[in-house]
Amino acid sequence: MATIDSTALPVDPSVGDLYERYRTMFLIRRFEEAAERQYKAARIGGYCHLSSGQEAVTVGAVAALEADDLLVTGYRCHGFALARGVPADAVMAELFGRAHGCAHGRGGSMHLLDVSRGYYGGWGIVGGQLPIATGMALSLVRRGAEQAVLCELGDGAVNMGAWHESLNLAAVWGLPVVFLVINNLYGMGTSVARASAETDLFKRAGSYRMEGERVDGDDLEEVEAAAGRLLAQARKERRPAVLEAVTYRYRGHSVADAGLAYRTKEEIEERRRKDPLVRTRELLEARGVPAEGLDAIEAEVEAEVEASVSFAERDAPPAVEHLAAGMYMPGSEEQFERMRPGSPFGEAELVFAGGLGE
Ligand SMILES: Cc1ncc(C[n+]2csc(CCOP(=O)(O)OP(=O)(O)O)c2C)c(N)n1
Ligand SMILES: [Mg+2]
Repeated sequence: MATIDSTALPVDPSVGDLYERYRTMFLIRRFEEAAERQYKAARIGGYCHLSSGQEAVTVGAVAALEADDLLVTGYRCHGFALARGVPADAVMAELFGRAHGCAHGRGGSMHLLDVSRGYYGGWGIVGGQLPIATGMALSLVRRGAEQAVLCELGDGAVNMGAWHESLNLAAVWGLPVVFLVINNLYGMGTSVARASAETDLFKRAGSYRMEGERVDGDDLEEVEAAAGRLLAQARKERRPAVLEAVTYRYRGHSVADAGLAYRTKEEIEERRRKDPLVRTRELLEARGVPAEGLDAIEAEVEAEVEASVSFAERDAPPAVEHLAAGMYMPGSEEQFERMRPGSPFGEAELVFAGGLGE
């Protein structure tokens, strides 16, 4: 596989960070396009939620994290894993359910994970990540660590009980957590306006006497600046916050949804005109980065994505005996024996007594 040495590209060092961010945004877009093709070819099982259109908020927010901060997200998480530095090979292998996937092939698209990079998942239950992130922030306080947790959620999670409970505890206990609400205007097919009485979602923070802020989620630099400021306050002053980033997902809710039943083609086209990738590329060009340099980095990324698909295809599935590894406490075997029909403990008779046969 040919790759291009990006270090040889003529890049002004003052735009180096932006250049790196753009590379990651482009990687996410191309990676997810490849994932969709593989899903449609039935090489990826389960669900597959793409984030095309949301790359600026994903990359901007992750760029604001320190190396030892912790990240927790919902299920639309391919971009978050890639932005946090999980190699494309490991993410694609996870989608394929292979042994060298970042969750050892046991998680799949919604449950990406890389604890070595402070990425604690990838959670499939809407709002399920909120108490987990809040508890992680409490553990940081207990250990006296100057670190913060960034917890991503969608607009569809802000009416869950777990949201209110988590925000309340974060405020009462002064926990170092920033709740990043990605408002992409829809939760599956339900618009924010139909689901939320207060559609300015950042204002919910006020109910908990917490700072709340809204940014243009398609403006990479605006997201990074706001996330950086709120995360620094969380780390140093233990002030939790809500950051709402307004953006748009171009594709359907999942690969199985065409995404047209609840919104018009015109709306999608209108939003695509503000594509964060185009905006960021234009920003780089305006700051003197030559178009050829950007074309070269795009070619390099495309090769990386292609290589990740080959890697996932070649990788083996996890061994069957390892499928439940990490899910249960050591010593749980006895409990499994008890759950099996015909078990040595005789519970099968208890479970089925008075059941089907009578
Ligand atoms: C507790 C729970 N209820 C329902 C679902 C089904 N479900 C999956 S995604 C989703 C919508 C979430 O929308 P949002 O939070 O806006 O995230 P987005 O899909 O826009 O990223 C729903 C209802 C679920 N996974 N968990
Ligand atoms: Mg949404």
